[in-house]
Amino acid sequence: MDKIKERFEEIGLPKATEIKEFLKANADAPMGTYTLDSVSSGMKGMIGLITETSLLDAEEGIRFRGYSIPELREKLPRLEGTTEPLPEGLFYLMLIGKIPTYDEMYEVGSNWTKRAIVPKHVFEVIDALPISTHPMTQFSIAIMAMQTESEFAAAYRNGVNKKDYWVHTFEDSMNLIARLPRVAAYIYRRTYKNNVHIEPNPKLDWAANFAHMLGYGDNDGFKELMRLYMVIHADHEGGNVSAHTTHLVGSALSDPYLAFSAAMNGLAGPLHGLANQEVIRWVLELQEALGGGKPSKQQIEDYINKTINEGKVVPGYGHAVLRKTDPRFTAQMEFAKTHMPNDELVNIVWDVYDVAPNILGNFKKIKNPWPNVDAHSGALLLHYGLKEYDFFTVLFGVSRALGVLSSLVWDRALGMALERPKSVTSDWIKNKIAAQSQAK
Ligand code: CMX
Repeated sequence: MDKIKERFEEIGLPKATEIKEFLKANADAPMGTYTLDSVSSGMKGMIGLITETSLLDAEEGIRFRGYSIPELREKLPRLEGTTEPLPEGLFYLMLIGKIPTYDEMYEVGSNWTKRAIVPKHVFEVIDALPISTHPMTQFSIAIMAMQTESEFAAAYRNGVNKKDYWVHTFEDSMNLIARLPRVAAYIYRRTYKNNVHIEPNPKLDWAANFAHMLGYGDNDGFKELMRLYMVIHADHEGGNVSAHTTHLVGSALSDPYLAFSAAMNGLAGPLHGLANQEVIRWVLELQEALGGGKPSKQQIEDYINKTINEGKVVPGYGHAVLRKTDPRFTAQMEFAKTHMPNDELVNIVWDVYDVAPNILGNFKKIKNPWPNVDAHSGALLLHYGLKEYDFFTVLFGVSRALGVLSSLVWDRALGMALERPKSVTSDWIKNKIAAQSQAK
């Protein structure tokens, strides 16, 4: 058995038993009240999920197993001579619940390297799509094509015992994570680089190898960016669309390929992960409208107002939970200050940050006028020459696999129930409210 699986068996399974017993013993504990607004506003703020890997605080931002992003950047192991921690270490932390040693982190990486071979038919399926197919659609279809490999689906068909569901979910999740960079890079090179592909380099860490396959093998700055990018986009507790979709689809015992592909279709929405491409599109359109160059803060203000007056959202701003600047935005800003402080596009992103919160804050309905993760990421990628912004959400998707698939292993270890909330009609609600006021 591989070491990380052994660690999960040693540490994760007893913890899962403890959690299950705790949940059972406290089944009657009230978890807050909710109103009709909670129901009609997309269940915002309603506690409806248990997700072990991370927890989001509206003011402070995300914590992965209790660690904030600045703490992770300090405590997770990194390679000698580099500055950013490796996503391999974050995955270990999310799955096992402990910060790994260097060797434990390294073990995750070599485990993924062994699993990284993508079946040939997956490339053929991608190649069968029109070249104009959005990269997120290609990505989702490629993940579905890989479902032929699902060990969970095969085990279920062979009558696996419930208590072993986690084993096969673990196998599928590890295989998927190991293969996603190759699939994503293939989509990138096929779509934008004349179908000229770059073979993986098994000596590199997961994020650096991804950078290498995209065409950035000689660029240490881009490799550092990929390590940071893959860490900060990995997880954002369980209720966001991609994490919740993975959990929901997985709750039907659909295998990890089916669940993760569905999640990617959610990530591809402009209110979720696609916002990272929309931010760059929005800035480039602003520049184009002004005939190029760096817009003044007044021009940015006018453009924000124009965007809102046209009934559109300002991409990269606002959040369903956060009520302050996203620490994932701040981490990217720090990275930019070190690596590219004079980049024009990065400076425009910072100018938008100077003016947007004031303007958005004046609209009473907008609950959070501050930037989210997507407000900054595109400018960093463009700095290194990755300008094909339709591809940006695929990068987000590769990273998101780390969080949602480690959570799916936990779902299986915890024996999580089929998700099936109650829905009602508006007539049912009217009758209930009428009956309540009559009773008063
Ligand atoms: N620009 C303009 N209007 C905005 C806005 C923004 N950035 N953020 C919120 N609003 C509007 C909403 O569209 C909504 O308007 P209506 O009542 O007319 O529908 C109103 O303000 C209330 O929204 P909210 O309660 O503040 O925010 P929600 O929880 O409904 O939505 C989010 C959150 C992120 C979808 C929203 O802020 C938004 O659309 N932002 C821009 C898109 C974006 O950056 N998405 C990425 C989020 C991070 C991620 O998942 O990757």
